[in-house]
Amino acid sequence: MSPRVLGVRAGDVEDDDFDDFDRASGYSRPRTKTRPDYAKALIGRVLGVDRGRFDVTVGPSLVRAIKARPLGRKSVVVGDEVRLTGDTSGTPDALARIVEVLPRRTLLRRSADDDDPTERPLVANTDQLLIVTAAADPPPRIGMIDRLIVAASVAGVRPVIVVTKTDLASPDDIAAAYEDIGVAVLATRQGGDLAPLRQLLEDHTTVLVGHSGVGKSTLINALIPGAGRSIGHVNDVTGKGRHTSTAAVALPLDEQSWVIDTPGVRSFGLAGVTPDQVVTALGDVAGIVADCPRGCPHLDGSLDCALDAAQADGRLTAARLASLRRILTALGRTDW
Ligand SMILES: Nc1nc2c(ncn2[C@@H]2O[C@H](COP(=O)(O)OP(=O)(O)OP(=O)(O)O)[C@@H](O)[C@H]2O)c(=O)[nH]1
Ligand SMILES: [Mg+2]
Ligand SMILES: [Zn+2]
Repeated sequence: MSPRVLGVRAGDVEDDDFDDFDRASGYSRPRTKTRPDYAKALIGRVLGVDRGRFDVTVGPSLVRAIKARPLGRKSVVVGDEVRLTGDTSGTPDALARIVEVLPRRTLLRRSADDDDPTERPLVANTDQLLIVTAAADPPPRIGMIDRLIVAASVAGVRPVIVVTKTDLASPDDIAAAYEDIGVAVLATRQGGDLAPLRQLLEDHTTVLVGHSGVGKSTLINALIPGAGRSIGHVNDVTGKGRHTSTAAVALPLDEQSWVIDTPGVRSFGLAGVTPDQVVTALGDVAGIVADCPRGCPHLDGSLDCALDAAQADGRLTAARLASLRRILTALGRTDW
């Protein structure tokens, strides 16, 4: 499959118009005087990053680029839409410069741990986060799933759980736990029917995140013939993957859909995320906790926490409450 045509002339894109970045490149609009300095710069999307070099799609071509000095320490991540100057010919030796990162619709980020204020942006402009967990080998870790749900919610990205390796163990426990909090759970296995997953990915930009060895790259290879993502083995003794994938890469699933493979994560810090953000992100409980005392942490035993009342009068199931509190508790934990 040939990569989808993404590039448009910068002059075709207005500030509130970034959703249209993938409009056909022939489109043009009358020029005005309020054009930014880089009006002639091309716009492309970052598909990969490798040691300070960025692979950017511009129209039908793939352009190699570096960050221009004025960007300073501003991060450029996979999924970013960027303006390019310099040699954008895409020939083997050509090197373009990224002069601007367009406003991001979403940004998924993590910190090294919960009390490290340094945030690391992971991917930009995705609208779905596939939380990939294996039913076994490596075993599912609820703490990671919870954290990824929170991170997705805070980023404004829809979280979906995919349980891989269901040939090795049942996905039922995970499904039961998370369907209660309104997160969709899909089960897969190598050689199984990929239609439900494909349907979920259609018309979206989806990033796959999870521990090393859970089968993220295996899924992408199955979805995209020719993707050629390397696959690693899970160590029999430690039960851990080998961190086979070392950088995030965006790949086209079809004309309207992208999937982003990422390296396995060992941890996912949520520094800066507040219990209130979690509660707000989880939608319907937001109305309930409006009745809590100021500063209520909404945990087990929190005095007059309105979540307890909501469970008592049937507005919230016990399972749902337990799940929510597990997430809130996870915010203060780094030992999983
Ligand atoms: N039994 C079984 N093994 C699987 C399945 N999916 C993937 N595997 C195996 O799991 C191992 C790890 O798969 P990868 O796709 O490399 O995992 P990953 O999540 O990309 O790992 P990193 O790139 O290290 O983050 C490989 O040996 C796969 O063959 C499955 O459904 N069932
Ligand atoms: Mg991988
Ligand atoms: Zn409360």
